Amino acid sequence: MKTTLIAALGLAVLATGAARAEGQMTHQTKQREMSATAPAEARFELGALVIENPFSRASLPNQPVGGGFFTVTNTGTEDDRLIAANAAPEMADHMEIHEMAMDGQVMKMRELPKGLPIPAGETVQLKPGGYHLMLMGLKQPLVEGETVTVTLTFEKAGSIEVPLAIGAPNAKGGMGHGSPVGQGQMKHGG
Ligand SMILES: [Cu+2]
Repeated sequence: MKTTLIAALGLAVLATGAARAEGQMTHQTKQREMSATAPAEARFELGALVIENPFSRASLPNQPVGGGFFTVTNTGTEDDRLIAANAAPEMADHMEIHEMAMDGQVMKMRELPKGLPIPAGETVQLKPGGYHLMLMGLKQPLVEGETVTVTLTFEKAGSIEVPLAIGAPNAKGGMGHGSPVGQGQMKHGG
């Protein structure tokens, strides 16, 4: 009697374990499938770096540039630096790493010639109105709901390809390239 009970329990435990494993696998597969369309789920690891929620914004007609944004956390003990970003040649002429800052009353953006420092133990956000990637010389429109793949290169961690999920022209709000202020007053330095 006891043996039967223990055996039954054992089976139940085994069954639960199997169900859990299956559940996890389904969940992981779903996450991978969804990463292109659900920026909230997107997470990429590269050495000590964790890159989350890479996204872009749909371009307006004849818009010559496009933005790229993500959050990067340096979980390591060594400072790193984002030194380059690249897109396919059919997508854009080239890419730059930009910062935005007020110059008097005018919001200007300029290229960071030495790249963007990612200090050890810190999280750096690239977001509309702040640091961002810029696709220069867009060769095709950025379409909401699609993705554009970019290669990010870090000084220490190396390179990784990430898909930027393309949101609405004003995705994530803030003062961005698509805002009226941006259209009128933002100027590229250098
Ligand atoms: Cu810019």
